[in-house]
Amino acid sequence: MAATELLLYATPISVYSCKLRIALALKGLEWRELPPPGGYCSAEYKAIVPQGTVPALRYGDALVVESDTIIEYLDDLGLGIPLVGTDPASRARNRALSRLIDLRIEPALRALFPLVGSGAVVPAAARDTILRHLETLQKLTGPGPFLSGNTSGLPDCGLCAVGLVQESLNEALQLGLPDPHCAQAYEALPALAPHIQTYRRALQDWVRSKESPR
Ligand SMILES: N[C@@H](CCC(=O)N[C@@H](CS)C(=O)NCC(=O)O)C(=O)O
Repeated sequence: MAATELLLYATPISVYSCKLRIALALKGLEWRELPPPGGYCSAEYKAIVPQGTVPALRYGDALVVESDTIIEYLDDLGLGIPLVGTDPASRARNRALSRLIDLRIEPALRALFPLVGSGAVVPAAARDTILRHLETLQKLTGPGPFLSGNTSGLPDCGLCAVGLVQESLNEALQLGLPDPHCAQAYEALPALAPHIQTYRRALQDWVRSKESPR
């Protein structure tokens, strides 16, 4: 990394923080990571990042929030391997896929978080919603092995992270949802493997903390 370092505010359990780590690793960049001082949403953190959300990235004087915006910003700077796409059509496609994951699939999975450890039955409608969005994603994607095609790109960052959330909810709530396609392709990338393992462990710890609260 050049003289100016990339500083990532992130937490171990945040899915969008995982997405950013995946993006930085795919780009082949190095970064330093800090937890949000005082926790996300704290007054202390909001003095640095007014939105109070993670991830946030500092690069020199610039502070950027929103995972897709951060990835596009790094592409715009020419830092690391580009992820958004090389031509207008692939850029538009990758952005649309990324929004489907962030705005549809991830919230539908997140809605099930309160059920973990509660003993409650997952409503069929909630499971069907997730399944419908996954089917839409499948219809919109080509032969792969990645969402972006032969090489991984913007939407793969989100799907890799969200796929791990799905995997852990599948286990905790016996959802019986199919693994997101591309999951094996992500695991096979040496740059991603340690981040996948670390996030998987963080999710397992979180599930355990809900199942047997102290
Ligand atoms: N759309 C944002 C979502 C970021 C987000 O919601 N992060 C969560 C943690 S996974 C957070 O900071 N939540 C605190 C809040 O929303 O106030 C992105 O893509 O970065």
